[in-house]
Amino acid sequence: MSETISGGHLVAKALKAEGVEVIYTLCGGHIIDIYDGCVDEGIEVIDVRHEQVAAHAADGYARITGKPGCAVVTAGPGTTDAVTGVANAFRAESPMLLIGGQGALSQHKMGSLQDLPHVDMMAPITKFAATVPGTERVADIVSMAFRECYHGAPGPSFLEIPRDVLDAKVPLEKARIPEAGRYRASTRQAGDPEAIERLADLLAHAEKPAILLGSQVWTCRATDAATDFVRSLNVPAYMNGSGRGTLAPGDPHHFQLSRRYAFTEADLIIIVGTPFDFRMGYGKRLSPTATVVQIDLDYRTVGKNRDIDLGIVGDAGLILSAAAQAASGRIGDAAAKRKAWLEELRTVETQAYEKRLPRQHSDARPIDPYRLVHEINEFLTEDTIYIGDGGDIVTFSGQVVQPKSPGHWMDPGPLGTLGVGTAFAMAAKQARRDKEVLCLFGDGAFSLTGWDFETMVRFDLPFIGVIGNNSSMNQIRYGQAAKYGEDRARVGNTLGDIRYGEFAKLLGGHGEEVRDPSEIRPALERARESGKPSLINVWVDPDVYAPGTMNQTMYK
Ligand SMILES: Cc1ncc(C[n+]2csc(CCOP(=O)(O)OP(=O)(O)O)c2C)c(N)n1
Ligand SMILES: [Mg+2]
Repeated sequence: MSETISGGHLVAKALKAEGVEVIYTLCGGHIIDIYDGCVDEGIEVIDVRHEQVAAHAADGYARITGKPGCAVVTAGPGTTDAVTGVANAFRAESPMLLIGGQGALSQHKMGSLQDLPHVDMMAPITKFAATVPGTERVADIVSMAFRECYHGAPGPSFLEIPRDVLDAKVPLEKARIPEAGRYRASTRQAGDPEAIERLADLLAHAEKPAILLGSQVWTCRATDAATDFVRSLNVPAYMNGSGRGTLAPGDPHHFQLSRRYAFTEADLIIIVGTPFDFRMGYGKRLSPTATVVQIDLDYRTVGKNRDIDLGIVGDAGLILSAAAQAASGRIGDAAAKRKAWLEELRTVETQAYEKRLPRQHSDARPIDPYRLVHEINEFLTEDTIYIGDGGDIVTFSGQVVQPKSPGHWMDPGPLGTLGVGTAFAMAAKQARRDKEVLCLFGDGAFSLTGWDFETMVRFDLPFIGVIGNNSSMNQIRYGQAAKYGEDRARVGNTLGDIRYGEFAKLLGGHGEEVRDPSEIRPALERARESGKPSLINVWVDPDVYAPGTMNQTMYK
């Protein structure tokens, strides 16, 4: 008799071939054969408390490791719960595979338990969504889904596996099992050489260039190329999303607070790996006379919402290296001549920094959010991965907190999803046990997915959780106050005064309440020392708002 293998075991083999070391899941009868396969393949199974968290964790795992993440959820509500996580990964260009259960093919459309049209639901928010039609194709289609994750800018794939397909056993020799490293190619594109020549010319002649290093700089692991580029050509660099930390704070080419000034005054603006979306004012805030170059993995992003002078589709690292090399022979003393431009920006930068400093040092009670984010920034080490999950409080942190290393900044991305924090912290610590993980939550954001703090206790995944607690959904409250007046501002945005430090202790972690600014640093240190998942609940002033919140265009 020939050896047989089941669908769940074929899933595990395909995950192993892709290098996936962990799946995030919440159990269901439809998917248990995958767990059994993971036991054989040595893939860790992390079971969470909500499927949204499983999907966000797969997204986070992908961002940290550069490998695709994987979440496995049951049919019906398991899959619908995971939709938000997949959608977030889709907008954030994060490669992950969601596997959902499905009723048996033999009961297709008969009204089986948890039956839904998952593939139709997932199609608009994935790069690939399909049903696995037969057991012998399981590993083959999993590898196909991974291949699709890397087409253009990366993103999520979805597969539903009907229960009878998953549970059935087929002769081993009948199953196609793609071998590690042999079923997909690198999709890195070097960029049109003619366009790179043009970019080199622009760089050789620009007097006031500026570059924005977006999330794809991290996705492409282009830190070294970007660093060489800005140093050799003497170009001031701004960073956003996962691109933050490409240069360390204090680096002479690292700028942050003078971005608007730079983009108004520059004669050459190079946008790398970030779309002209709401975060960029849809491209309208760039000087109308500047030459604008856009580099992106996705051809659909280049030139979208705003005309550009030069677009290059491809890998940020390959393109920046090639452009720097091509420019080096023709730049003459142009790079050195940019000294005054960098000094001009540094002056603007320093002025903006000094203007805010009194708030960052404020001793006020209730605590000024600026003081909290300042203390966090001072506390971060080169090995601390920083995660922001919240509204107004995270908007404060965006101005002040500067990651000290590349790949050490995580935010949801352009979907703006509240509730990513616990999942990202879990995945970051799981993938990089050698790193410290610190997550700043809004109290509203934490309460969406906070039960998964327990998962982190259960799997011994220590992290430092900080809650900026204003007992409100403050970012929304601001908009209501501005639009309808203070007396009508308290509708649908007021939360209880929850002592989240106690919540952490209840679930087996370390917890503290902080009401005095001088207590923030010692509490952070005790959380670090505790070696446990922790929540430092910091009571911040509910009646101050971040400038970023007050400037949000949706309220204007
Ligand atoms: C899943 C989700 N639901 C709702 C929103 C809309 N939203 C944006 S900011 C915000 C308030 C968040 O409150 P909190 O996390 O406490 O931060 P705060 O603004 O109070 O600092 C809300 C509800 C969202 N972005 N994501
Ligand atoms: Mg809040």
